[in-house]
Amino acid sequence: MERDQKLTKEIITLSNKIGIDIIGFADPKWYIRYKEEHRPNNYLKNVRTVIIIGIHLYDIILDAWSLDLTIGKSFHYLDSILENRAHNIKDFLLKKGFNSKIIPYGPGLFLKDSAALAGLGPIGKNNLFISKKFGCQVRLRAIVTEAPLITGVPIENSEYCRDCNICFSKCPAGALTKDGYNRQACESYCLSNLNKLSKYTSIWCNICIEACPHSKKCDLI
Ligand code: B12
Repeated sequence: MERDQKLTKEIITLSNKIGIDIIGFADPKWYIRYKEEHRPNNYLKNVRTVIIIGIHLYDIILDAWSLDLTIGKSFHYLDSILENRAHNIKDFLLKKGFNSKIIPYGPGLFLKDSAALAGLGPIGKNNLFISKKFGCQVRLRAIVTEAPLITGVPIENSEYCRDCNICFSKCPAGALTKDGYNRQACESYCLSNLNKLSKYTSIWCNICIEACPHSKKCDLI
């Protein structure tokens, strides 16, 4: 089946209308590098496209995690908004005759890798996806669909970082170095330095996002 340019344009138009700030499309064939549980066909048998959506994290309050005692689970404010927008896309595609599935947060697909695979931007030295318009100040979500949409070209290297190493010196956990990202150092620093807003709500460390000069350009948008 050929990829459908008209439908791709319609989805982009819809996404603009409903307040999605970035959208891209990745070919499921690129996910062969991951384990089964992180591949699109693990979620939808006849998957043709991975749709990756992002919303600008324009205010830190959107990055708050809150514990819902009624269900014993925590949720993230911007992720809830993203999930809602993802349902709009899913419904639209269903009316066009294509099944889709909104990917759960975990194990799920790797979101920043998906954004790079969709050609939306690179992954920087800070180990985050860097979008052209909003830098790293975006949260992401993925939808898999049977719709054959026009896919982007994967971006392997960051044109933004070059000789810049600001994130290395700013990371309070020392988790970012020229040798790569130290997940354990990052996670243990984040957990022991949660910014508690209330008994139930906290914000995680965001310094690698805020320190990135490319994100800084977007502060006033
Ligand atoms: C587990 C997790 C964590 C863990 C571990 C992080 C980790 N990277 O291992 C902890 C709790 C520590 C954490 C911390 C943070 N997280 Co986090 N986290 C995730 C989660 C659920 C999975 C990440 C993962 O395992 N990725 C896969 C592995 C393979 O990637 P990796 O090893 O980190 O990076 C490799 C690849 O990216 C690859 N690579 C490099 N270039 C390219 C290019 C291409 C084309 C490809 C395919 C691959 C590739 O090389 C990297 C090094 O090996 C994602 C959501 C999701 N479902 O994806 C959010 C996610 C990555 N986190 C996010 C954020 C914002 C954060 C924090 C800033 C905290 C916060 N305020 O929320 C910090 C930042 C840490 C950092 N600088 O990386 C955002 C990132 C948004 C963005 N702009 O990129 C995500 C996407 C959540 C979201 N909904 O948007 N996180």
